[in-house]
Amino acid sequence: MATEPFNEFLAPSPEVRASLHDGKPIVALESTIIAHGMPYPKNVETALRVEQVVRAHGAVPATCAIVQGRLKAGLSTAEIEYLGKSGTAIPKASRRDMAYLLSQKKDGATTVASTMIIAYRCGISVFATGGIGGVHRGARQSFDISADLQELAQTPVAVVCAGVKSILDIGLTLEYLETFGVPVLGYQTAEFPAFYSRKSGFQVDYKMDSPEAIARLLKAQWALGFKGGAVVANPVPAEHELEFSKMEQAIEKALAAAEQKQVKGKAITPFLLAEIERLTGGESLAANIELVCSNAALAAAVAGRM
Ligand code: PSU
Ligand code: MN
Repeated sequence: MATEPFNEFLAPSPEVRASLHDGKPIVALESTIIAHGMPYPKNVETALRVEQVVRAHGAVPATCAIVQGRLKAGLSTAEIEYLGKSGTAIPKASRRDMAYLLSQKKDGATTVASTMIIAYRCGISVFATGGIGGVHRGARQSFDISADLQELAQTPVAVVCAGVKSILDIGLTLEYLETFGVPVLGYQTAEFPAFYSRKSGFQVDYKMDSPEAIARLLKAQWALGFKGGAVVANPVPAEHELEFSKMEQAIEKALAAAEQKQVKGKAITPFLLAEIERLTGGESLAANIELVCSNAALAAAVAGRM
């Protein structure tokens, strides 16, 4: 895959740099999920466990973040601990925030969009996370559509996720991805998963049965010269699935609370995640952790076949 030259801002860790040089499989991981997506200390424990899962499946983890104005791919345990402990004091950084943070030498927790950018600049083509951003419910009025979707349209990185939460409008999110030519693949499923639940009522574009088949599709996509990425949707393991209707109730309540408190913009996703976790008494957090680990394992298997 074509990569852009390293520049003053790009700082892969020594291990990631050596792995790139040696052509070893690497999996990018995001940091908004650490600083804004889960409470301390579960966030740090999870981030470290996810890295172990990637290693156990034969790839090198590259957790990404902006640290003192540098684009990091591969963090030390101390850096992960710092991000997790600081939590929301670290700004959530999507594409539009990057130049500011770099120019000010500040820190940022990277979203799916900005992690894809760092991964691509380093030459990493597979990325694992929990859920991607999407078209928010009520987007007809609010215009709230995550920059993650535009990034998937223009940056050649495959994102392994458990689908999208129904805090978003799943149907509109899939329509948007179709318009921008982003393939949505289901790992061993024809149905697009809804994060906590294996089913959403929506279909994926293609059911893929093996990591090999996914890797072959990605290579074909990029051989075509397409600049975009792909969504690899991996349903939450059945034993950790939460009941759709129960989650739907929590989500409705969380959305009502957001409306009442007039939470908007980049604050809305972290607000809804925290509300849902509170409303489900931590049950959603346990599912969230397990699905991220499962995605990390699949991403490592795909990266090993690229
Ligand atoms: N969805 C989740 N968990 C998350 C996020 C999304 O289920 O932690 C995070 C990801 O970092 C994602 C970001 O890229 O939120 C999207 O935020 P926004 O909708 O503001 O673009
Ligand atoms: Mn938004």
